Amino acid sequence: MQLQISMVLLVVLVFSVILPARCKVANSNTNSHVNSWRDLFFGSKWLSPAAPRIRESKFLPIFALVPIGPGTCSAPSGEQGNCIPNKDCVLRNGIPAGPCGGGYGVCCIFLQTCGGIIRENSTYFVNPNHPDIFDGTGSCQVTIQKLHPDICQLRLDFDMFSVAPPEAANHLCNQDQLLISGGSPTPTICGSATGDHMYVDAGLGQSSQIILSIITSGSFPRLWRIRVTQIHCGSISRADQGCLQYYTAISGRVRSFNYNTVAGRQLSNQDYSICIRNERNFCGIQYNACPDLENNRSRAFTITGNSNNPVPTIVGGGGGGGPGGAPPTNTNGCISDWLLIGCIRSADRIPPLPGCEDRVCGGTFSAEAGMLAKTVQSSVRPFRLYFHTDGVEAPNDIDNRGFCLDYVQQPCTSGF
Ligand SMILES: *[C@@H]1O[C@H](CO)[C@@H](O)[C@H](O)[C@H]1NC(C)=O
Ligand SMILES: *[C@@H]1O[C@H](CO)[C@@H](O)[C@H](O)[C@H]1NC(C)=O
Ligand SMILES: [Ca+2]
Repeated sequence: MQLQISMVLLVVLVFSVILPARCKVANSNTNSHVNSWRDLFFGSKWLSPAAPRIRESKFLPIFALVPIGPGTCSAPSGEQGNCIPNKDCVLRNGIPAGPCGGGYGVCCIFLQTCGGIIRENSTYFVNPNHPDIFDGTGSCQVTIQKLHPDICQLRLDFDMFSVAPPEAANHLCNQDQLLISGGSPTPTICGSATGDHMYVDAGLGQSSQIILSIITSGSFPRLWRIRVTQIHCGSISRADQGCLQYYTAISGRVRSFNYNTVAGRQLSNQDYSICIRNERNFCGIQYNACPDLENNRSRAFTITGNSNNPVPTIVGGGGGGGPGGAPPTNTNGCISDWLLIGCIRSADRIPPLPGCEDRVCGGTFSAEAGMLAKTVQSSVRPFRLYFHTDGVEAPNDIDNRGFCLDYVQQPCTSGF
């Protein structure tokens, strides 16, 4: 241990004394990164005090030739790693997973599980026994420390996330749940979220920490592998303020957590927004319910009602409270669970209907009440969807799966 520490000190000292005068290494990263890169490109040869200047210069072209970006690489097992020298990987408790950068480094994977502290960019929070299942109970948490005070957001990519589903009556995450504390509020999720993502606001200052906890009870074959990426305040990959999910393509797919047309249960107590970056020269957006290949009658949009029966589109907040703050008397509106998209209209109406709607729920996706699923369009910018569910399903709302929508941004020329 002592020896390791003095080795590190020696290396740092040598790097900081000798190198700054000689070579310019991209200094956008932290000091430890810079050291790693110097080490990576210059190996141990330059350490020799006798090495003549001319010899060192021989290594400079290598730097120019090896096209490694900011140091990300893919491991054969699919994880993303950081391309760094092998010995740095070991020192930083990473797992070397094959060569990268033309053989100058290893693709170093960082994994943490229960009780771990995340101090490296692109670290995976995995279940105990990963990649095998975990059938234990308790609370498994990792603490995320910012790499730099200038980190504003974290992106969580659920490469794999499968924990016990919500209970059947009210779709509450009573058995298992993922909780995120220390950042902006996030919905509690359970069930499956493989392929989904979340952005968490990391707050100001170096000291703020974010804790991811997965709380489990009862038996279930759980699996999770969540990649945690740290995003600089000035990064172009930073999501807009307040967006739990952020999409940056002209077309794509948005869906609720635990969505699955066969057995997914729409999660209760959700309240968040999904943002779609308005791409240049696009002025509007269209949404369609995703294809549902598993059911005879599509369940791609089943938010309220008993989705074992045909349920129409319901639009508007409607149903407001009775006199004197009494509970709503008219339930024919989206008052418990809904998706909100600013001023939506059906795309098939030419000319478009003068009125538009915001909230939509029921069991058929359209901007008009009825049993016919339709393409829906909006030109309200920024493009955002707000999803809200309360804490109750039974007895009126049964087997709702949530929503899955395909979106396509519309060019400014096509009437938007
Ligand atoms: C973390 O890695 C991602 C790429 O995986 C990169 O875009 C981002 O800038 C990195 N963050 C920091 C703080 O280095
Ligand atoms: C599918 O729906 C059609 C029309 O409602 C019905 O006639 C048919 O029996 C259904 N098939 C199955 C497998 O449920
Ligand atoms: Ca509900």
